[in-house]
Amino acid sequence: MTTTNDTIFALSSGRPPAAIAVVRVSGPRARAALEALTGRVPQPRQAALANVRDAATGEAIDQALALWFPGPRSETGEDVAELQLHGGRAVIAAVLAALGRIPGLRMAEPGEFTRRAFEHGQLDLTQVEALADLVGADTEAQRRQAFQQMRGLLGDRAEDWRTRAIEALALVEAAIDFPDEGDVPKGLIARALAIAQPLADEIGAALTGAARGERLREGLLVVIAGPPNAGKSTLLNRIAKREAAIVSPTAGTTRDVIEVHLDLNGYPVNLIDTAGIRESSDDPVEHEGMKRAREQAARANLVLWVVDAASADAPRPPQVPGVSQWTIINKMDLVRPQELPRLEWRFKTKADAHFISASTGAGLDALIDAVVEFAERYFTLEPALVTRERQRWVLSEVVQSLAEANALAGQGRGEELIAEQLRLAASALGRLTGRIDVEDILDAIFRDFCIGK
Ligand SMILES: Nc1nc2c(ncn2[C@@H]2O[C@H](COP(=O)(O)OP(=O)(O)OP(=O)(O)O)[C@@H](O)[C@H]2O)c(=O)[nH]1
Ligand SMILES: [Mg+2]
Repeated sequence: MTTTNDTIFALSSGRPPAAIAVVRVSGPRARAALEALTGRVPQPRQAALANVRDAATGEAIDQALALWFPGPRSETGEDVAELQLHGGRAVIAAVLAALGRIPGLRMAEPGEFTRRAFEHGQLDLTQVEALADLVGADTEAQRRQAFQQMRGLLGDRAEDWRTRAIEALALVEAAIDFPDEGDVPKGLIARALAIAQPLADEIGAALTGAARGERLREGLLVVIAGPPNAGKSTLLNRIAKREAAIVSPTAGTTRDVIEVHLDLNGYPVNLIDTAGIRESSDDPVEHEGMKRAREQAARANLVLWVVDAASADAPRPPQVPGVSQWTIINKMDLVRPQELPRLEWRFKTKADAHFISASTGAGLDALIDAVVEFAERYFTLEPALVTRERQRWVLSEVVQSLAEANALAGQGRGEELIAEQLRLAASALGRLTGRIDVEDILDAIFRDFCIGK
């Protein structure tokens, strides 16, 4: 295992060649490394031009901007040196080799800079997760969510929740420690519940937005499904603006699930094309394809059920709760004018019917606008507090423990049992942010307590 006493270095910028490459060094020997390579240490947090040399051979490598961030006011909380080099592969290789030759320095492992930032208290765990999301964000809405998380949207709330859970715990512990039987312990339990109950409600409310937050990370799931040959793959290709799926006049062309990732007005959308669904088929591959199509449709946010205008009356699949379903009447270019009124009459009461031609593109802009509106409604502007499964699991545990504490108190059960549930809630909240020192805080709160002693 690695030790945090090591001084680590890495190329922090993207894949070379590029105009600039950023190499960072973090740890107790960062200053020595900067001196060895550039012969100087600039003023803290001020860029300085520097000649970079290999300390071992004395050979000049590059001219760079050097920066010096003495800890703890640095990204990792340790001493950090940064070199902004010319971003060629050979330059980077030579600088990394030169750093590697300095005793006490080694290449960083993936995520190690962030890990050190966490270990030195610069970031809590929710912020670490947000940092990963920010780097991975493809769309504007994802960026916004990740950035808010990184600024502590959930982490700060979780710390507040944890403090309140520990306050409630301290009250119950005080009731346990109280020497006399009588009304005082009961009063303390009541005060603890007055904290725990609203806390459970508040965390429960935060959890209601969790599906939305997780979905924004992964992308809204829009599944194109329908009978064979209706033009599903043609529609996917049209929206994706590329030939992602094979299109052919043979029914049963698409067998597997085909997925494209789209940025629709800043919202991430995963658009999925599936095998045509029909009642009878002896082909085991087609059967498997239909099974996958149904599975995708069942976990979608929105199903675009595509039908051929010539057979628009074909039966639709059953509605799945929580999954919106629109009917897309395709191949409108083939509809003769005299048939139009009948078709329109058939769907006139349906707000969720769209008439399109995937071949000519007619009606597509309106359909895409409707999907964007759907995404806007789904994600809303209110930022989601919970954006990851891990966070959802931990907070569900907290709500469960708080509810259990309330239930136990309601049954007049022992204070020890109530305390145990509150302790579980507090330590789960500690796990959420990575701060798990319940006992320390408990001691601090106890010191301030005055219950007549
Ligand atoms: N005229 C016309 N033909 C279309 C339209 N959309 C698709 N087609 C044609 O219909 C045939 C089937 O299209 P696909 O996109 O492969 O249909 P699919 O629903 O993916 O079919 P499966 O994958 O077999 O389930 C192809 O020959 C397309 O060119 C349309 O709007 N108008
Ligand atoms: Mg297809």
